[in-house]
Amino acid sequence: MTLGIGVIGTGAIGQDHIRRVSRALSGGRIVALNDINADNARRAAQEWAPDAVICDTARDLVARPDVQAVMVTSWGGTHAEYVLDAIAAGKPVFCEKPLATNAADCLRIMEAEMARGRRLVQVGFNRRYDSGYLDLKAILDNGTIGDVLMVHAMHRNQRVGPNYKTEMAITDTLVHELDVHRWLLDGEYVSAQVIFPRRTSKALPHMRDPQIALLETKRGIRIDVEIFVNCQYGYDIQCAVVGELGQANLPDPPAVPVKTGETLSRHIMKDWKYRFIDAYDAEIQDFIDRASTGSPAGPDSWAGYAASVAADACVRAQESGRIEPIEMIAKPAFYSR
Ligand code: NAI
Ligand code: ISE
Repeated sequence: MTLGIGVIGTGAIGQDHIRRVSRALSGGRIVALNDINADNARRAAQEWAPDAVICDTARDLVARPDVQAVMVTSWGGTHAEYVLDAIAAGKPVFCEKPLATNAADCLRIMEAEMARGRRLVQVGFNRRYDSGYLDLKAILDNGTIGDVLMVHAMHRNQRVGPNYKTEMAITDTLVHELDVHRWLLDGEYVSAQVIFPRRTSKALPHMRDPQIALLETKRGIRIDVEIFVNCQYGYDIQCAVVGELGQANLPDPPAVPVKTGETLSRHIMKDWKYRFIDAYDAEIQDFIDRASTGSPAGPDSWAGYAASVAADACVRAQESGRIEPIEMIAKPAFYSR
């Protein structure tokens, strides 16, 4: 069976996922597109999915009988509404991160999904499909470095545009880290603090950049994450986990070391699109495979909720300058199955 997929939001990552479904993966076909900027949808169709219908509204797209699964790749603040529409229609939905820009909306999504009685949502926490992170998790799980004490992480983007606000360093960027560290360590957070080092002159005037988030888990593990979204030189994701017996690092993506003119150099990637290309392929293929035969199995609404609760605390911490508590509801049995 080929899964008919409708995509809401045909910007950077929407187009990239449309391309991978149409050209790189198997079992899925893009049948419908929607974007508040209809030109974007038309361009995406022209390039990657010429047979796809352009829908006037996202609701029309979700209601189409040939749309068997939905992908939400619009701006973060619009995700909750569209995910709820897909759940109401009983259709599996892949939602790019964040699941919602606040925990209250994630709760509404979980309640709607539980009321339908089956898992329908997969959140785009692509790092859980990245071979480097999977290898790192295997090392932590098999005890090679002993009990974990600390994590030092770094999330750098080359630059961000005028629509990117200081708060998005948390809701749009740190949210990857908030998910991946609780997954890596298999533990929940209890508090967060955000501090601002000296501001880079390379950021647009409305933005405070860089920032450092300091997280603590229930077991007392301390995680520091530098978020620097105008670092200029490229896309750079680092993670070093320190245990009682040693340290394990996230590997850099392979790049040929080049020696010329008494210099040794290696290319650094420009952005997320190439850095995590294999992980995006794997997560979307997983969504297609599972949605075709039943329910998605990748990162669930609970993961989306947990990351959003922590993100809410970090946003509060940005404003207060204090250590803010992170408190989650008890995990519903539905998400422990
Ligand atoms: P973008 O700005 O390039 O594209 C967003 C598209 O959504 C635009 O075409 C815009 O017109 C459309 N849109 C906005 N509001 C809409 C609405 N109400 N209904 C329909 N369409 C609407 O943004 P980008 O970079 O593609 O990001 C989209 C989402 O994907 C964000 O949530 C972002 O956090 C996530 N993302 C995830 C990445 C990852 O590594 N997993 C990488 C990049 C983005
Ligand atoms: C973007 O939305 C992503 O998800 C990228 O992976 C991240 O590096 C970037 O900071 C976000 O804006």
